[in-house]
Amino acid sequence: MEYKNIIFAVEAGVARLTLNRPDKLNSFTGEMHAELRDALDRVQADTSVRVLVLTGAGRAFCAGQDLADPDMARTASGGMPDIGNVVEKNYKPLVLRLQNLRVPTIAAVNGIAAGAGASVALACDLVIATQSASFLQAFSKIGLIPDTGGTWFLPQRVGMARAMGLAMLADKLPAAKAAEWGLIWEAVADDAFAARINALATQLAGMPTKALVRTRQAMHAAPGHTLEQQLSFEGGFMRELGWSPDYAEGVAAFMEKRAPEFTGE
Ligand code: T3D
Repeated sequence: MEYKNIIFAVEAGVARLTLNRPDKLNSFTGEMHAELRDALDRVQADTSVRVLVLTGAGRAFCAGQDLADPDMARTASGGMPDIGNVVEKNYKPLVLRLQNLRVPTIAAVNGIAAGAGASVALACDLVIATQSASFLQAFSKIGLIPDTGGTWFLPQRVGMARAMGLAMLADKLPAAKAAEWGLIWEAVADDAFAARINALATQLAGMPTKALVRTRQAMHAAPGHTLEQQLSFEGGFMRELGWSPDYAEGVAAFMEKRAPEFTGE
């Protein structure tokens, strides 16, 4: 598939996916969603990939849904938009692809992340933003709710009081405060951002991939489990990982007092 709205490249185990409609602050269109599905399926199929970096071109990360997109999914009965279709067709598959990806994910938030753009960042495992970036739950300004997993990710990351304030008042949350509140992992000086993202991607690409992904799955499963269920759930993953080559390598490297060489297996 030829990409017109994203840039996708794989190098040294790092897949970089750049939302590339800078004039429209990288807002999502139906066409962009189709390209994202294709690129994420390539990441899933390419065993050389050990980490995904998702970022935006230009001054924004992503301004959410392109409100002017004439995508067929948005038109429906009686001339009224059927936004539920857009969620089912585009946003739900995007979040599920990110959550089910077989490699860890980094949202490199280079500028404002608004609406579904903010939710997609939060669907990644680590969110790193420039100091000048901000997060905006833009939905209430246009009569919608935080979708794309927003109502799931926000309270889990910052608690109900802050999630409710962010969602209802739709004030911009600067990156530094987002880090202070635990919405994101780190806010980085703008001029140090590219180097920080590269270092982090290289670090994750050299780690035991399966353990990182099972960590994501266990963390997200926990709210739906009792403690007893979660202990068993963890036990299942521990059993599986205990049979993995990367576990054998990690223990061998520790015993031999050397750096491990993980393969992601
Ligand atoms: O189908 C559905 O609707 C369902 C899906 C819903 C999920 C959602 O994401 S709902 C939320 C949608 N997003 C928004 O409501 C955010 C709208 N954008 C803004 O509020 C502002 O653009 C920002 C706060 C993000 C940035 O403000 P600023 O002043 O830095 O930039 P700007 O001048 O507003 O935008 C620059 C250009 O990008 C401008 O185009 P122009 O006039 O230069 O040709 C603007 O129209 C365009 N743009 C920004 N966001 C969007 C957009 N165009 C279409 N859709 C956008 N979301």
